[in-house]
Amino acid sequence: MPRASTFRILRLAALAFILLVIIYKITNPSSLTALSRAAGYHERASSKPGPEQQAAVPSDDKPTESAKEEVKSEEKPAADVTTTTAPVDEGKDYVRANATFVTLARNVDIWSLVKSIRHVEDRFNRKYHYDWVFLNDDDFDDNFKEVTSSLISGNVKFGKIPKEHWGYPDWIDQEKAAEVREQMRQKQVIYGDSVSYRHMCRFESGFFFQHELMKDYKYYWRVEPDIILHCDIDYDVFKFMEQGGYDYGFTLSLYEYIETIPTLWKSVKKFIQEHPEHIAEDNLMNWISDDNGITYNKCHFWSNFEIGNLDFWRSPAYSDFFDFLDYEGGFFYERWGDAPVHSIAAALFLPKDKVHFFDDIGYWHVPFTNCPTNKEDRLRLKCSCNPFDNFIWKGYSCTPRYYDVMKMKRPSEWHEQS
Ligand SMILES: Nc1nc2c(ncn2[C@@H]2O[C@H](COP(=O)(O)OP(=O)(O)OP(=O)(O)O)[C@@H](O)[C@H]2O)c(=O)[nH]1
Ligand SMILES: [Mg+2]
Repeated sequence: MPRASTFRILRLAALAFILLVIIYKITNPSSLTALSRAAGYHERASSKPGPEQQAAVPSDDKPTESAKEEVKSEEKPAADVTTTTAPVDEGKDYVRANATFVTLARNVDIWSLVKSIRHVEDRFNRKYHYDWVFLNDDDFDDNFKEVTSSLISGNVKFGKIPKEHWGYPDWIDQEKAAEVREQMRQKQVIYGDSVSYRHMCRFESGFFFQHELMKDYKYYWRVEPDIILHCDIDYDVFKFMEQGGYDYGFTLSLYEYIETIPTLWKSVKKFIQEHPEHIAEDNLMNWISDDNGITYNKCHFWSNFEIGNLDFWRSPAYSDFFDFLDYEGGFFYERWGDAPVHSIAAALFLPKDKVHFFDDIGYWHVPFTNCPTNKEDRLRLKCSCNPFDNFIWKGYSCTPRYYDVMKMKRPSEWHEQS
């Protein structure tokens, strides 16, 4: 008897449990969706055939109708634009600047890039939700789109670079270009033998601001893979650019490797003679030249970080300049970088008060660091950098010279970091 009653109690308990599960599932449909999504995702990931498996599938082995349906609904490619309506933390009436982040990248850069995105979001963009444009000379894959979209708090857009912006112009002698690459390889010039690096430098010099996805924006912040933001940014840098009337902002500056630009300054001087109308009064010539323009001192802003006004790159002065340099051929016959090209343009075509040094943006791109010089700022901005790594006051930095030319007062602790 006691055995039979125990059995009945157990059966009742089991029935009650099943009933509870059914009620829970009916009242929580999302749990079902989430479960099935997770299951579907897992299935997709594990059912993707590797090269050997692919070869083993006969070519006429077509999927069944229901299998096709499933693929369609589950494997929707990530959209080219991911939109969000998330509010700005500054308040619902806050008006953002017309601005975007922009990153040139390959699919393989994804895991280096996520770190940069996390830094930018955590230190700045989680408060403002600015858009982010990704550009590539190839198609972005779904993984790249999904992962970046999941991390960014603003709208995300993915664009392919048109062929004419990533390739040889027809006036370039490709045999001559190949010979130069071989010579640079022998001399071990960094990226000296790379074709893609040259297309990248030419694209960043002359075309990123012309891309369809960039056309409606006025300000941009360039972000590269594997960068670090060391400090909080507690104000809207794009609004700062707008309200201060700045066209170009930088964090690090240094001397260029002359092997990559042996004749660049000769071309710049030719351009200045042909287009004196583009040279701004009260410019930064004294920052890039020690002898009033006779020679280039190789100082440049490090362009892996830039916050700038896209209209400057779209101006007649810069268009004429880029076209002139492009025709000279140095992007391929030497290895002209976008950093000296942008910097020389900003230094010559802008009045110097339109350039801004972001001393408060703690930044690292291998191998240099901008760490706010004064302790008070580092504490206020919750910086994680070691002040002794601060490159700004070191011998190879051009920023002390910038302070001098701008007649700016150096922060009190600069000499401890020189
Ligand atoms: N789509 C695409 N992006 C590229 C290519 N080469 C470089 N990039 C991107 O262009 C930017 C500059 O390239 P980097 O390789 O970082 O050049 P770098 O900063 O001079 O060199 P590192 O010290 O290696 O960072 C980065 O955002 C890269 O992701 C390419 O062939 N295709
Ligand atoms: Mg880089």
